Amino acid sequence: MLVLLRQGKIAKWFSGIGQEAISVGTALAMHRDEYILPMHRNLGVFTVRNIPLHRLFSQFQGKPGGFTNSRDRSFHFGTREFNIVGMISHLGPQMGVADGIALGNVLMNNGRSTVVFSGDGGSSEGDFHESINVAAVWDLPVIFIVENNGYGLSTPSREQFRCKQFIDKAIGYGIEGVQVDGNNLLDVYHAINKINDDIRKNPRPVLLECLTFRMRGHEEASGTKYVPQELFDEWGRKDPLKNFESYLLDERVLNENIIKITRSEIRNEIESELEIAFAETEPEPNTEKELNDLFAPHFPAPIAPGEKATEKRFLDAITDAMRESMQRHKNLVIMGQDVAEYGGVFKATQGFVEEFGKGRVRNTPLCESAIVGTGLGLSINGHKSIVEMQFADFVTCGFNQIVNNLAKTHYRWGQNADVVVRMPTGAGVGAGPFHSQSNEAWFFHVPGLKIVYPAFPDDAKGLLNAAIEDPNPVMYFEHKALYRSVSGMVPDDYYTTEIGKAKLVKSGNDLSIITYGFGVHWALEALEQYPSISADLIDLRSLLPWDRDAVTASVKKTGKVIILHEDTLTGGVGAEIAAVIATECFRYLDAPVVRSASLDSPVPMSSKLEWNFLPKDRFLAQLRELASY
Ligand SMILES: Cc1ncc(C[n+]2csc(CCOP(=O)(O)OP(=O)(O)O)c2C)c(N)n1
Repeated sequence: MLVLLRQGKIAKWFSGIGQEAISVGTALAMHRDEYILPMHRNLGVFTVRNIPLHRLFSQFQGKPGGFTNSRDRSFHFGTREFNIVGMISHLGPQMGVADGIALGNVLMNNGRSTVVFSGDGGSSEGDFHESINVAAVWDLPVIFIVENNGYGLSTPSREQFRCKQFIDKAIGYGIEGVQVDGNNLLDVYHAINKINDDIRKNPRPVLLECLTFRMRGHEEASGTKYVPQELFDEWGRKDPLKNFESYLLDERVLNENIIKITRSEIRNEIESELEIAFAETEPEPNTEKELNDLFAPHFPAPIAPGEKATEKRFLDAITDAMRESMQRHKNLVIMGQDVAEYGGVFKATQGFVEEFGKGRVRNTPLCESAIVGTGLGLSINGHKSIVEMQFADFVTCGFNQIVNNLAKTHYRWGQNADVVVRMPTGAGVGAGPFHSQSNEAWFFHVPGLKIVYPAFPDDAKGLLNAAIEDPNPVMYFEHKALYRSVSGMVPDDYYTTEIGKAKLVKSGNDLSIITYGFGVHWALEALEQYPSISADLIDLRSLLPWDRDAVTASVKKTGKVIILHEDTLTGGVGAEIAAVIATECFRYLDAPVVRSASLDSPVPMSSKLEWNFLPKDRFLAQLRELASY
């Protein structure tokens, strides 16, 4: 790899020289059908799993024969075929994914172990803490390997953490910690074997600290000036390959001739596999494919509602959907804070533990990042999941996993993320800046996510069912203020409502009101107050994708449009809709496009301030002004 780098044949390389025994010993000890989640230095994991070298070379060169359709680099890929899930650049999120794979194994009771790697630097991330803690509390059979090689990028251990050794951290999590000489292949191999023999039968996590040293720079371009020479000398004497070779020579397993033959065989294999990768052509861009590959293909015929319906509150419709989906999809798991016996803070999952058991209805520790990662891991291991954010505001703590892992994984290496994130959202309940935010716009900008946002109980049920059916990540926004204040007829039996389709709530000719969520109810109230205004009222219901056809058709008909949303104005969903209207309906417009949204400030608590923040009253004036324009 170093030669290829010098020749400019690969762009970047994170060398594992000095640390080979850890990757190789670990991969050899794992069963072939058990998942390994490696990091950037773990080439040995990939070679031990016998991935054809030409595919690795193609991957490193960004050629289509790699694992990511030329979309991602180096070890940033996974492959279910080889039971490997590669990292995203952010390092720590790997560990939550490992939890999810392990949870899948526990639920299937298949006696499999999972192993995930972290560097000593990566251990400072919150994901490290969250994921080990979850695995501890849930008794997940995961080996968390810390490759303690003395440095982060250039930062030495003393500036990274204060504890003497990593196995001390295991004590804090109430789990076993094992320390091995990471430069001794057999020590690593036997340690993993021993742990696995046990945790496959008695599931629980173990932290395995492998003491080692990085003999090259962080990546080849970054050099090693900051590392004292004595350390290289000391660890050079402990080189895992040289020492293992001498050991095998002493034991007469090898002799010079076998070494020569083996080296020449490997060299030949590398040369011929390289030829295959070199012969491959560069990728040809195909815009349609680029956009299509964001999502796993899913073109369901909506399941129509039955005749029988019952009057239900918004919240009860959500509960209905989850209950029926849990009955329908035996591989569906619900995770969230206090969702089990307590039934969730809004009681959406009341009685679920009794009906579906603790295995599938899981209280989580306070750790949004690890749990969203767990959702992805479950998906990799054949499960569906609903992750409940206790309040949509707390999604910030799981943001990275959503926007970088859930959203990008299918595009990167074809793995779908079958996860619904439930988002109890919105203001109007006097809950202040951290329990009232509308944050759909943060996700609206992220390719690879779907967003739904119902306003009525029947849509709440149909869209949640559709979101759960969908094998792709869906952010499901549910407005807290609507939970108990809005009721409607909800079909009793299971049905789905198509994602991406708006609903014409009222039809009229003077102007179009485009809105969603709480806004739909404000608009209905306004139209009741001003019966002389004849308006199309469009409830978007889905924000990603949003129904451009319905919106543009309405605007072309009425010639005037006001976009209303509870979220703050600047950079909100309304800005995008306004831009599309300006482009596609310019010739039909009889008035400027109007946006009505909350003030660009945090959500204040006091009722008077809150209603001043929200656009409801301003909307009335804007509506009248537009009508008379
Ligand atoms: C969240 C995040 N912050 C910073 C970086 C940049 N970065 C990449 S690797 C690295 C050091 C990692 O050190 P360690 O975990 O000890 O692994 P090692 O490289 O030593 O194997 C840093 C700072 C990153 N990739 N992700």
